[in-house]
Amino acid sequence: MTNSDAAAGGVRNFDALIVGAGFSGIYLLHRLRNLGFSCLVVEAADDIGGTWYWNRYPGARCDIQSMIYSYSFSEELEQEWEWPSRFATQPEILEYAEHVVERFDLRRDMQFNTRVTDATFDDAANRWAIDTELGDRFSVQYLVMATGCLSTPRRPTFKGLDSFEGDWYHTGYWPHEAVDFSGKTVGIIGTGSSAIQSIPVIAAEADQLTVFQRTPNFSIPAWNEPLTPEAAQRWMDDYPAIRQKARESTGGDIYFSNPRPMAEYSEDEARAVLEQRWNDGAFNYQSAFGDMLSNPETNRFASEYVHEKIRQRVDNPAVAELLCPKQHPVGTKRLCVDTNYYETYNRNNVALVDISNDSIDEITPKGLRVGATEYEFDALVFATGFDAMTGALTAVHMTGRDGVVLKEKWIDGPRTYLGIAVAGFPNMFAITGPGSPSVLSNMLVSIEQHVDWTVDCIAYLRDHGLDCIEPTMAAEDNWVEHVNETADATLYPLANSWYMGDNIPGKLRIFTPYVGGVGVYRKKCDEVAANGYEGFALGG
Ligand code: NA7
Repeated sequence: MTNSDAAAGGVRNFDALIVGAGFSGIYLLHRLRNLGFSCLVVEAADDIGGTWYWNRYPGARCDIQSMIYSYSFSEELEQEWEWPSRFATQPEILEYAEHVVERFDLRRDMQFNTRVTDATFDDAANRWAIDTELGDRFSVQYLVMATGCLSTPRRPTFKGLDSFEGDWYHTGYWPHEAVDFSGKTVGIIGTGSSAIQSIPVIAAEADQLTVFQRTPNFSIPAWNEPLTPEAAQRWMDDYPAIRQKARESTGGDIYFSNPRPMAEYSEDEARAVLEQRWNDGAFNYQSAFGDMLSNPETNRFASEYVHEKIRQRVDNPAVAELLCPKQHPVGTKRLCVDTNYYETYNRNNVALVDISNDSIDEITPKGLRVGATEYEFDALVFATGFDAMTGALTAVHMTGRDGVVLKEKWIDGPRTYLGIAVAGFPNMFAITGPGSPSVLSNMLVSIEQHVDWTVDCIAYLRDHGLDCIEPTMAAEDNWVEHVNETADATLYPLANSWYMGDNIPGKLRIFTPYVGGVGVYRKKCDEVAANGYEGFALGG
């Protein structure tokens, strides 16, 4: 059926509708189709890739090592694919996703340029009725939201934006055509991960770059380098053990998570541990000590160690001081991983403007104004982040049992059972949803675990002649309490972060992901399934 048939009122039936053609949607389709379920992936963009389709900003790169930021479900795939460097660039990751889609012939069950607007559960039929922006209508038994955690960019709402005479961009929906900043004066707003990756690249191209920083962030060097065939081979030879280690770990990675608290080390030893972690780079730093994210003293020591590194790297002491994050413990806002970020401030075409005590009052035709100072730019880059974790789920007007709307149910914060299912919303699964490890982990590990669990669950229902599954309210309440208690035992709530929903005006302050670790979480999910889907009501 074509879109015009659909507009004429036709309804298409599937066992499952998968919303999103990122890494979750791709793997879901592969698994569900192999088990004989009829399914369709619908995707708002005009091609696959999800987060990696949209985030094309200069310098966009994964901060998890490519050899492990990849699917593990196919041995042939993981043995054949060649990653050119330790940390893959956005185009390389997209190329990999395209290869997977072609290799497993998935494109024929994908429909692009299709944004789901409404989803309504029909109690009598135990099915979801789905509507899209262009008028498609679907009736499906299972609705799987593979909509991503960082997929709803915060559109800039600055006063006067429409009056700006130059070009402006948001890192989260960067244009497909090349953007050339050469000869231009550019202003960038934000110093999160996206900005920290793009600033060195834009600075190398633009005439002049001015960075507007509200809160400095901790960034650890990536020490990115080409992946030699010998190094890649060592990974491949050991893949089964490496993947297993990642699945059982805290963060879905293979870094050594040191269980020992800092107090067990002398000061010199502790510095040596941090130096080693700094030299290994990336997220290694976060797991230097067992109490890094729970003991303020340990965290302060590790934070000040990063300050020292910043002061060594940045020539101008006043600029270095502004770049030292002192407002939050290291690791409590997502750690950034960079290539030459701090060194970029030593260039004579880069300026840092501290707006921690001011705000951008308005965008003007020629640039922007902070208090009485006006800055002129040819182009503006907004690296202002996302409505993380819940944004893409609540963007769909989703109505469950008894007319309850998801966005309204979550008015006091997201409530899920295991981060995957919601009471009152039967037969709906959220891949890496709020209340699961998701953004605190290597997403590929969490995605594979959630997809496998969901698909196994759907197959279980079919094999047992059941057609409906829904968490009980009690199971959901207990899980939410557990997620909150676990977070409250850490330093995470001390930071104003998108983990806490702080970046979205009006969003309730609550720690959204599950901090218990992917290994612990996987065991819990497996137990639930082994006990006949404990905490769920099954029907049919
Ligand atoms: P982030 O990490 O949310 O960073 C957004 C940045 O934009 C951050 O520095 C914000 O400052 C800043 N911001 C947001 N609104 C404003 C206004 N109004 N004025 C000035 N500055 C502002 O988003 P990213 O895209 O960098 O990274 C998101 C994740 O994607 C990342 O963690 C990786 O997992 C991949 P603030 O800190 O709020 O003071």
